[in-house]
Amino acid sequence: MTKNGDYIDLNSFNDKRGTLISMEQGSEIPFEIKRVYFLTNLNSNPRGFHAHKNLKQVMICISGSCEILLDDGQNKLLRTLSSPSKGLYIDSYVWREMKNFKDNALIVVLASEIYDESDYIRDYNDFLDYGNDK
Ligand code: T46
Repeated sequence: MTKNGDYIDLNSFNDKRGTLISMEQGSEIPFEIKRVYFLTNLNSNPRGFHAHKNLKQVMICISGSCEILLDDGQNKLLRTLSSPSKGLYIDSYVWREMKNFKDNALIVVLASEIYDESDYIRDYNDFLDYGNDK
């Protein structure tokens, strides 16, 4: 079973024309994909600083690189994404901070739910309290 912070190997097909990378729900992606969004024009400003109550995501840095801190309230993991053939699984109830975007990082995110602002926990103390109340 895919766990928070796991890297997911995507299918990579290399030939003389270049590289094609694919992923499918149920094999590489451990949830039904309801939304896809991109993070582009990234700069020195970090992003994230929130958790989600229900949302699960797979993040893929398809060019450049970035770092992501994942914090489940007890353990912190620092993950680097620098390959278009690696996804990063982010479970629900995980605080995330994205930073150190390099070389015109372009990030694609596959999400298990449609956008819902009420699913966000944007205050770190609320995040810790929410975990204690669970
Ligand atoms: C996450 C990290 C990895 C929408 O209207 N629809 C959407 O689907 C999304 C993702 C965002 N928005 C709006 C909400 C804000 O007004 O876009 C604006 C920027 O969103 P936010 O400040 O949440 O961006 P990040 O980069 O901090 O976080 C995003 C995702 O929101 C979040 O779910 O896990 O990327």
